[in-house]
Amino acid sequence: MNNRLFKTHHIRRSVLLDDLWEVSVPGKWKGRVPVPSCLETIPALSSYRGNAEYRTETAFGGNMLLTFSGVSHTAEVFFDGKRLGSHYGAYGAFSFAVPSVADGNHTVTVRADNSFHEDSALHIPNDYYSYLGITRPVSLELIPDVYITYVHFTPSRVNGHWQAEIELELSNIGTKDDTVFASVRVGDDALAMGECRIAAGQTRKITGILDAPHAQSYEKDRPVLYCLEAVLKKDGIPTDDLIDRVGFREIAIDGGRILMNGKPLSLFGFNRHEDYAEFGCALPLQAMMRDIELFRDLGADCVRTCHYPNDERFLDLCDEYGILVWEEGHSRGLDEKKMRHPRFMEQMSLSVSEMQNQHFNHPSIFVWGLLNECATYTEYGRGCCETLIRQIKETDPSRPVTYAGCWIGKDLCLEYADIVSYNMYPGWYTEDTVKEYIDRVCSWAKNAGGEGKPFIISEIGAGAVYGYHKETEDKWTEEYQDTLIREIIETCTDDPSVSAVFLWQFADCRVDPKFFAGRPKTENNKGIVDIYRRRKLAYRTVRELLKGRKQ
Ligand code: ADA
Repeated sequence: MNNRLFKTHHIRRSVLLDDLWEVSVPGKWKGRVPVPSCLETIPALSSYRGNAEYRTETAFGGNMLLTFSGVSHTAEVFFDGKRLGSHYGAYGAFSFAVPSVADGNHTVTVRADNSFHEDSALHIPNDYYSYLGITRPVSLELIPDVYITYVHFTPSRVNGHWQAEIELELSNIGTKDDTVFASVRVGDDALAMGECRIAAGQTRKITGILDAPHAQSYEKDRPVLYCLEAVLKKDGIPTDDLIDRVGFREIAIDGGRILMNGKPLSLFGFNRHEDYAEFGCALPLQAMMRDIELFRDLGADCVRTCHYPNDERFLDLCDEYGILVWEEGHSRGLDEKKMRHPRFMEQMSLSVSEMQNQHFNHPSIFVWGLLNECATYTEYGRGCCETLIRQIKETDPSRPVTYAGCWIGKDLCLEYADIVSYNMYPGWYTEDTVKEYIDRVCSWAKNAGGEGKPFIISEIGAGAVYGYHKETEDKWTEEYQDTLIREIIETCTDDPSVSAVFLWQFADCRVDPKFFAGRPKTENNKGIVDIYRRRKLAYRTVRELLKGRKQ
């Protein structure tokens, strides 16, 4: 087990706390569970909403960096009984740096909570499920006083060869000011970032430009990846390192198209929730791998991480296979009242900042998304959208930003987005043909701030209950879904004005019973495979049509 698909350190000592942790849910259940996992896998807790206390012991000493890749959805963390802090949101990583821990046995305690408590603006009863538990890996690292907190890599092509802007953040958790020498290597190209003095208790950013004349481009059908190795030395001796994987590619927008390395993208893939029958949102690597292999079998080349940032191991797989990613900050279907929740802007801003800062280097991510079907049609919603998009662009000007809207005739925010993205359900929630609907959206968007911008169909699809067949081919039969998906693919893949289509959705997912009692089986059944990845009729059609498509 690992929290990434490659080694992130050669110098820094790092272990995963992936043994069985003790868990107690007073009055309901007590025992040991693997980390990561969802507590809903335990029969007594299959629909439980509330608190659980996790506890583990570990032996070490020194400066500690304790990182949780994801706790669903509110966490309070204690170390040897002392409170380290708390975190909101299931889909972002968070860390605690504790200096000079004495040698010996230590206890880590986590109180996880998935109740829809009054401070929760984003996790609400919804068309997916907010699970409970430590659902992504936990790592414990021994760090020197001055250590690397992150490295960001932004490639660009200058005079026919690749360069990259490198930003390194260093922190000093010691009690004395200190000086280190920083350097970065990517494949055969290296950059000495020089000496850097950091005051005790401070954090500092340093930047530099790496020339990479040896680098090959990262392309969808030839996804060349490099290890980026950032190293700190003191008196010539390596003291800390951080390794990430990067690719050299540029995303640009021109003439109404999204260009990757100068070539227009024409993508076809899926919306995918992190949800898999018995595993809930804590998919083991082999289940993620299976999804990727199903994508490849289908001929899909893009995925939208609806409606929240994903486990980084899934993004690592997308990097490896050249599956391009729309990654999305956490939010779905919030009307103005919900957006006026006193914590909404703070929690939303945290979600997008964690997403960008933690997933900055993934070459497969080609667009940042946010605010799926939120109140972008009101003045208040417009203010929120503008502020958040500005924040995203300040953090990363190298990728476009978009949001999935659905408010034809009244949306007010197209002007802030680089790409017009629209969720549409012709043949399911409305009676139009796919072609009619696309034309309607495009001619409206042109005069609503979308003129000249690329167009993405961020959702389109139909429901089908696995195994339900009927000669009348009514809604909810596999036949109905199959016929509509054929129409979607035949219409959209021939349309040069559509830069990407994300079918809704890849696999069925569990929904909260409070969200919408009318969802059969308390699932969103629009997957082309069910929640166990059993194929519906449409699977074969998608594979047949996508394999034959010209790209
Ligand atoms: C929306 C929404 C999805 C899902 C879908 C549906 O457009 O963005 O999360 O709820 O509709 O199945 O109706």
